[in-house]
Amino acid sequence: MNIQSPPIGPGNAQVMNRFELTKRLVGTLKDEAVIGGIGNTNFDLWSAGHRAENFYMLGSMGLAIPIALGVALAQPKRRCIALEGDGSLLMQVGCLATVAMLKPKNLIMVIMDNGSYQITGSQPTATAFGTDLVTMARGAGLAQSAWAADEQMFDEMMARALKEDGPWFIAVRIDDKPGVGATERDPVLITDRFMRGMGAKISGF
Ligand SMILES: Cc1ncc(C[n+]2csc(CCOP(=O)(O)OP(=O)(O)O)c2C)c(N)n1
Repeated sequence: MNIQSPPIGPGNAQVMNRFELTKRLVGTLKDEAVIGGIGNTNFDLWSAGHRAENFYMLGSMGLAIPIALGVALAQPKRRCIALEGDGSLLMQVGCLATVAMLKPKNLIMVIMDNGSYQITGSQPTATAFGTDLVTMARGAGLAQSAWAADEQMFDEMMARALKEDGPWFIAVRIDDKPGVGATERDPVLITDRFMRGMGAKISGF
């Protein structure tokens, strides 16, 4: 990924579709942990095909990156991917500085920026008024931060992030299509399955 030239920003990145991108990503995965943030990112993650290594955040905004960071630190040999919405990241933006400080090589952050709090009625977020999340991530100290210009570039960036040392911050502009399907809303089950998927729980209880 050439993150300097040509300069891709929120103004010239192609508007893509979250479910399409999520499907493309999930199709390339092996044992990577994926944390879907509250709302449409986790709905589309679920709909792209449930995996034992997926965790679906329910209830609180902004926790996909903090949870993925914890998993990345606990299991340094496993790649951990956070899928987060722009509104949720803006609510918990300090996590970028924490990631930059701790520098987990195995963490990949993917931000689905639709410029809105879509799931609660599409109220606009600050990105609809010019806030550039990649610039914010770089300012936090995350040098390997970039916008994906299109689907092909997204695939290339993900392939590189899955091989080379991170942390990586990849932002995509997405359309206003709603999430496909809905995650099972059972936090105990979600946590239990994920812990087993991580090999962190093996008993029957
Ligand atoms: C702390 C907190 N504040 C507000 C909400 C209500 N809420 C749930 S999802 C959401 C919008 C999420 O926006 P974004 O992360 O951009 O994802 P999108 O809906 O666009 O997929 C809001 C406001 C919440 N669950 N938690």
